[in-house]
Amino acid sequence: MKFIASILRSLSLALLTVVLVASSFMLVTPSAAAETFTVKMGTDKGALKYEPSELTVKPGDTVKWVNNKLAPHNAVFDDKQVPGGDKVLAKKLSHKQLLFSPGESFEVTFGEDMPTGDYAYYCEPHRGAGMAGKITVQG
Ligand SMILES: [Cu+2]
Repeated sequence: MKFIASILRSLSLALLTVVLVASSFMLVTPSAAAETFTVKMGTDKGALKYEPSELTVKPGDTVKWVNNKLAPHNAVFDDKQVPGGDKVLAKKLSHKQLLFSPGESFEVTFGEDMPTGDYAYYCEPHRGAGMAGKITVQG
């Protein structure tokens, strides 16, 4: 009987291990599928634009803004042009601090808890020059 009990115990341990490993894969999969997109600030050709200026992402994806040319730049979300006119959300997404050095970057994750829709942003120093972009979060 002791022998059978020990076999049963090791079998249940093995089964538990399989279940744990399988469930950790299930937990990891959604974030592993999340992507990071890069937006250049200032085009390679030296225009005061974001490149690409319009980008479609999925909930959970991250956008990385990288300083390219004609610094300084930043990215400020317009609270009138985010879903629901959510000021708190617009502020949370905004990166007001100016980036001066080429290659400097910041990242923003569009969390699964955020509403889908268009998020418009602009560069404070170059807003007058039309340096603006849009992230569309599509569920
Ligand atoms: Cu700029």
